[in-house]
Amino acid sequence: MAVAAPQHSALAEHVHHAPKNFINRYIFTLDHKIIGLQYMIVGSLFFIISGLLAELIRVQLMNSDGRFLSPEHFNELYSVHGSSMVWLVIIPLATGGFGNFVMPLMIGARDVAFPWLNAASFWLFPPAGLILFSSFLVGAPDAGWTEYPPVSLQGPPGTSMWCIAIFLIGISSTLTGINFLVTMLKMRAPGMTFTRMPLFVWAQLATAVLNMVATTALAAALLALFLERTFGIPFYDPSHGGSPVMWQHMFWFYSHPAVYIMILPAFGVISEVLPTFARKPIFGYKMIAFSSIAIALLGFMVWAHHMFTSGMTPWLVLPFMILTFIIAVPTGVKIFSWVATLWGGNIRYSSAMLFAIGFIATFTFGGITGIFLAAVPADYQEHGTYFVVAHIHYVLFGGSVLGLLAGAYYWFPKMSGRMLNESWGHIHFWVTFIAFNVTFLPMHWIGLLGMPRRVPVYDPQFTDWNRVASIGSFFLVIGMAIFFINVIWSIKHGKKAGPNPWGARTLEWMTSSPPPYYNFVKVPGVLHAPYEFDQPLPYVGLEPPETVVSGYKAPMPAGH
Ligand code: HEM
Ligand SMILES: [Cu+2]
Repeated sequence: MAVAAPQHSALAEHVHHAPKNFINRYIFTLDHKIIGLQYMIVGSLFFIISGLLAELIRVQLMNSDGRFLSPEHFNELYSVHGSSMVWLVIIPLATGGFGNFVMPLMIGARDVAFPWLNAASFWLFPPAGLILFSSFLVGAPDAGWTEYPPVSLQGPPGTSMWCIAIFLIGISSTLTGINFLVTMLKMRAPGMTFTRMPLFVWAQLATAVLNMVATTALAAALLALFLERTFGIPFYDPSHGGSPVMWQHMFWFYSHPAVYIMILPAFGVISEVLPTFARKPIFGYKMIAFSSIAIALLGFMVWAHHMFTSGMTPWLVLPFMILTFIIAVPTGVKIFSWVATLWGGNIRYSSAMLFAIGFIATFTFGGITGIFLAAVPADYQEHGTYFVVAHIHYVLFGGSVLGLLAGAYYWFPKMSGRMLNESWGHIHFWVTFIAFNVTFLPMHWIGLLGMPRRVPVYDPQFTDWNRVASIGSFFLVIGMAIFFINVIWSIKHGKKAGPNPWGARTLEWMTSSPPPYYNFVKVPGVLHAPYEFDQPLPYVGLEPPETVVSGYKAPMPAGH
């Protein structure tokens, strides 16, 4: 293969000194790594709150006659739980958290293109959470995370706070999308052509496009809902000439792409973890990379599969059904490539690898129930039942959350300079994996048998399986508690990691752990894609990582 001589660009060589005082270094920082960690800390706090809301839901559903919470409170709980898991946890963690920390390192950049904008995106995030959670004080939103009008028009005052909170998150992720896109297009290390980019970067690229394009539709829909609730301008209320179905179109024109905003970064994590722990080149690099782009484009053409029962024109359901089936193809391509990567590999069952393999199993299951839901006649039965709840949790928890956990085990050494405890990591995996299936598998059949979603009371025939699900969910809390204790303990007491504890080959491992403020002493040149484990490392001009001073406040090396 012809190798382009890597050229050093002036942009990549521009180096800043780390700020001196604590506030500028750790609070109002412009360093993409610290901003990434800030997202992770705040996102984890919101994860704990949203998880506890879910546990309250499960306590209520232990009994069919619902005595624990009032129906009003129950509605508020599942609405805020769903909204916060999507917008305050998975999206910010997948892009703002992991994207920020890892992507610039992976492409050999010293930071993102617009560091100041990056900080601004982050600082929209904590207020959004505070606004959403404090809506409980005035009556939280109660029409589900989808907030369909006309119900949401009549909802409690907190519904308007929901509009504001989600709008802020929308601005934040749009700005992050633009920032990341420019970074990936303009700031790659010399020689890093598109087809030499790590697959996590490809995933962030597709996600950035989605964030940038799709979120505007949500913003418009939210603004209209807010205006109608506050000033009575009739966008959605049919009794004043508005159209509630218009909300559904705008909402899903964003929210279907948003499911890929939530899953593509996890796909990217899996594509890094598998080759590293199977010691094999990733199978079908180009297929995995391009299928992310195919998913991002096709993701804009399937939104109405959420609206088959909304009374839309009957001939229209057919193209949406067929396009939804088609979008499963690039997803299947990835699953095939991952399994083929494992095939014959020299597999090391680290915690990260266990979560990655668990991801493939549960995510595939969730993808298959998605195909059921995309089949119109079946969806007429399943829509609005627990079957949908089962599907979204297989893809969002079994997919996005397990994927991000794989990433957490994989990159924790890079972020902290120390290893997570692997024995507790294994326990965390098995508790989570089993408890996850105990919680969500039964929802498939209670849904098919006709239990509606979003109800505080239900037919007593479903009691047993609901109790099984609730008990499973309590164990999920135990699993996550193990994880967070492990993280806090390991930051101080974990084994020292060194630059590259897993023997991985992407660029973030070619500098110290944690990397210095400026990431790389010299920006390396890139000769190949990173996954050929039997070849020498594909970089030129690297400072040996052991010699790079580690730590976020490391001073500049001599000569700069
Ligand atoms: C093979 C891929 C997939 C297909 C064919 C598919 C199909 C569907 C369909 C047809 C529905 C509508 C069900 C209904 O309301 O009656 C649905 C719901 C949903 N899907 Fe998927 N899906 C797929 C993958 C995913 C992924 C990857 C995610 C997220 C990571 C996801 C998240 C959701 C969510 C959150 C809902 C529920 C929306 C609500 O609350 O009403 N899906 N899916
Ligand atoms: Cu969808």
